[in-house]
Amino acid sequence: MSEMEAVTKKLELTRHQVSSMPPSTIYIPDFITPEEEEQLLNKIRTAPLPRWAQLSRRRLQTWPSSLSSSNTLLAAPLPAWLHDPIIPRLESQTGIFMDSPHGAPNHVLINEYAPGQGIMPHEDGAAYHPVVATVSLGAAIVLDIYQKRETGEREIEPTYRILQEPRSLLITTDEMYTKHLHGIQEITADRDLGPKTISNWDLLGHQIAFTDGQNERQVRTSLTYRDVLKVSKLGSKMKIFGNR
Ligand SMILES: O=C(O)CCC(=O)C(=O)O
Repeated sequence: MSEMEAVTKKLELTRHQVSSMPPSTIYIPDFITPEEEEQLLNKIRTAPLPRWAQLSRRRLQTWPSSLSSSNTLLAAPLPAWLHDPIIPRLESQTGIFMDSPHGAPNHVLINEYAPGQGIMPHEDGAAYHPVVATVSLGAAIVLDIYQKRETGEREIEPTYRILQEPRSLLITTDEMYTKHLHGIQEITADRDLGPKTISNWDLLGHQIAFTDGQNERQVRTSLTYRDVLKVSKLGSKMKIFGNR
């Protein structure tokens, strides 16, 4: 990509910046089409059962594999259905992985939340380059963002609330990645939704769906794309074992 193209892309992206948040949060509604959403959900549903890890409050698939205890990913390509259309579109529309060590995401977590399920506030940690691209499928959900105090503890109440519509893309980078925690409440409906409480309200693609201020939860699936910093090739792994 030429320097000019990179500057143009950055400018285009500012349209999708969540203005009430630090300039490191981007929200793009309708990033994928309903047909693409259905194809992805179909692939996820038909994945072999052992692919799912049943956690206490959600289900999880990890592609291409889980990281080792030293946060290392064994080099392997993502399956084609997780690559296309999302990765080329991330590249052409956002360029956000342009400066990451591998120039593209190499790891995807698939989280599935039934109504009443969620994920405790947490940080994504040092295993990844500090960029996360989340594509939402199936239904809307509110992601809560908590500021981290100097002491490392999080604020009790979320500082920001982001409403993620199905088919949307949320990108968090920099300060949002390093100085905040994120989580999803274990509730059956997101309430009190509106311009004053939802940070990306003006950027929503289908605001009208939430004008009563509520989102009754349905099964929502997320794909989180990241670039794992440490990648080991099988060959070098065998060498390590061979040297033992
Ligand atoms: O489902 C989501 O949007 C959040 C997932 C998440 O927090 C994570 O994968 O670390």
